[in-house]
Amino acid sequence: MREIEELQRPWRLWYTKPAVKWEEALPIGNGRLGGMVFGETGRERIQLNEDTLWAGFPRDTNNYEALRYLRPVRDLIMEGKYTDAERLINDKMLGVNTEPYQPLGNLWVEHIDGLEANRGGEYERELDLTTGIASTVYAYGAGTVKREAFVSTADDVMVITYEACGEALQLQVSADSLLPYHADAAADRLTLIGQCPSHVADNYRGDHPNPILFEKGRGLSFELQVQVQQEGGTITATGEGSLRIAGASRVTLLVSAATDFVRYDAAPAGGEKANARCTGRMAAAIGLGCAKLRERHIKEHSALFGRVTLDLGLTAAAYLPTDERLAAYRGGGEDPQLEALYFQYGRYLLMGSSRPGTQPANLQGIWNDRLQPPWNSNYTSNINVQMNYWPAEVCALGECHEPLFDMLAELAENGRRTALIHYGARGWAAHHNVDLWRASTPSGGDASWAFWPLGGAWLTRHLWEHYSFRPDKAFLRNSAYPLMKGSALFFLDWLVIGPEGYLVTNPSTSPENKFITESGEACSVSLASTMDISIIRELFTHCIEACLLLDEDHTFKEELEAALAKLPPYRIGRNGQLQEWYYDFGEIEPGHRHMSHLYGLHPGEQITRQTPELMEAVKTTLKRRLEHGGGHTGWSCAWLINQFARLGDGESAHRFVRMLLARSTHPNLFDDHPPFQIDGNFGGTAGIAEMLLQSHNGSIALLPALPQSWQAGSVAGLRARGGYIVDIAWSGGKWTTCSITAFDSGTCRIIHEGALVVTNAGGGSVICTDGAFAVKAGQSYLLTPYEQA
Ligand code: FUC
Repeated sequence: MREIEELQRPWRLWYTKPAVKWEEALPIGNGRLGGMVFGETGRERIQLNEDTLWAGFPRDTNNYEALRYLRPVRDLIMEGKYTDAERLINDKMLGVNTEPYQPLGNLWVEHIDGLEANRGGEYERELDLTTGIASTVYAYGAGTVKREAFVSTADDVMVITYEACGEALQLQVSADSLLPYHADAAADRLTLIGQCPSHVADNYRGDHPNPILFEKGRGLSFELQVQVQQEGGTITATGEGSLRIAGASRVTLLVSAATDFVRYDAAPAGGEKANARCTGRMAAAIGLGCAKLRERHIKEHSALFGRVTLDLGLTAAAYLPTDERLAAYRGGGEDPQLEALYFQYGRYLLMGSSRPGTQPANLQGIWNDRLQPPWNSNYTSNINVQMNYWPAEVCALGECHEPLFDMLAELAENGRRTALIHYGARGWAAHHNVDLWRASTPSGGDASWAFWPLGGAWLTRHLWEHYSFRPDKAFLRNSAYPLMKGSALFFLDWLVIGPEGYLVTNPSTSPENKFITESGEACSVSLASTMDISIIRELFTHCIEACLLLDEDHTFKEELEAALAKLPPYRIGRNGQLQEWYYDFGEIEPGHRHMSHLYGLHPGEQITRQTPELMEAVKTTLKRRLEHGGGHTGWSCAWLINQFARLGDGESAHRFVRMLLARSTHPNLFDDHPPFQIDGNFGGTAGIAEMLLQSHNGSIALLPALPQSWQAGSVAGLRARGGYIVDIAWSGGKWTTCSITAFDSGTCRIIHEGALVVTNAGGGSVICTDGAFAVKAGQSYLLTPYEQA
């Protein structure tokens, strides 16, 4: 029976016991409101988040002294006095730390009738990715209880239902928070009002005297409302901020939450605003009723989730609960379907943490239970927030990319001042740590990561990607290009003449690696790191293409072309590796987790089959990094999947899929950096897509990195640059049929050895020898390899 169910419902995580640890609980969310469902039988906990609930308030984080030191730092670097330059940057050119994302609280629902739960071990909890519903079923007294929880995007509320069979429900509902709060219950509604800190200090060592501050009138306010609806029985408020339900056969809890956040640069609106938002959503939800809410949620959720299907073959392990299945995989078992589940889970998590109008997915998506989450649960932009969005386009969730673009537009506003105040430059720049308040300045800390004025520039590639996957000139003209241009303007000013007459960045770091100076010291600061130049080259190239497409800014385009011609080329070092810095320095940590200098291979498109020498250098670089322990964090491992996919090395890519799942994955399939950090999930999903379909450099490659263990299978609904939907079926390691649907008319190019048969919707077919064929907007084409009779 179980086998049959798994065959029919492959996209679920399920368990035979409740979550004990937070990393075992199951995430639900609509990009704004998030919940971690524990599935406890006696006293259920749903840990809650709201995506604007952050510490802090709008403030000017610019360091007005920084510019004074730019010239001396540049001179020191030109003289080869790198450690002196680094010291000066650390002392004078950095800024203040960002603020952390905060947890909202917990909703508790307790059985208070003393009946024995979970009798005889009858228990199951699951998360169905296709519906976005987490459910728990367990024996209770002489009967059973079935619970469901989901967060609706359509109606912006969380809905929790309890359905009893055999026993009546006696429940107590309460809520609490780690933040200062007041809970009140009256009639059938529970309300919790709370306060966010005005400041939380980075306190990883735990020795800060006053790590959390609540300055009057500064932090955000928040409100949580829980409305109880029941069939049968009674409901009473306890007077201690909780509600008691007795004798009901069915109970629904509608959960609404909000803060008084207005904008990154505006003061909080005041508690009434949080209340009005909460109350408005709640009233609308009550008006709809539970059945309608559920129906509307499933319809909306499945429309997005169902766009992509993936079949990598079924394995015997499919009938095991997810945690046991993961353990079996860890023990060496093959389980391609678990890999497919991980792929779909990444899509689910992006849908749950980033939707139009919400905040972007942070280091933990939207799921966080700590006041001092690791790295503040920020948007860190030297790999992490970018990786969060790698699957967005190819996995057909382009709209989930939008919150990142909204953030970029705001970051550019702040970043304009930072460019001017810190560097005397035009345009805009943003550094490594970004929070709700859109801090564009360097944070405090160490230059190796804090001094990174390329965070914004790397993020602009996401705008270009969005355009490439779904070409829309209005988006390019109105949203993407102005931000790309602002970033490019900054770099026209930031680049200076360096050795050999090249235009270089100075100072420059290669996140977050350090090199060995001549005197044997570790240092992060020098000039023109390979990553800096790769990002700038790419940004200028994209801007030039945009100018041509939009037919505007011709003089600016010429300026960019002139600068582009003066950027230093890639260099191959003494070990045959792609050089990470301008000079061939030795690395302090040859197995460093960041693969920054390989940006041109992935996510960039500068190192391809057309540059075979550089491809070789990349392979040597990866070999060295791995020999010294590289890929040891979740995201680092996920990046390797993508890089090996780009190298067309399916076996190595798959080795890191295995490692990501076996070594860096929690029981709820959350990525384990360690600790939990969601980028690895997203990077893993993108990497699996990259193994099946690539579309950079103007042509589509089918199954470019298919490993032995995925011999037969199919994928449908992936997106390719140029504006295509691609379905591929394969067996014996080779694709057999492929369907391509074009959004626009044009020429589609497929990389394929040998001829293709291209059949159009009308059934007419042509033999195509160079892989290029004309397409019409909205039409589908069936491709098959041409076998000569
Ligand atoms: C970068 C990485 C760390 C971590 C942090 C959030 O600094 O080097 O591994 O992912 O971001």
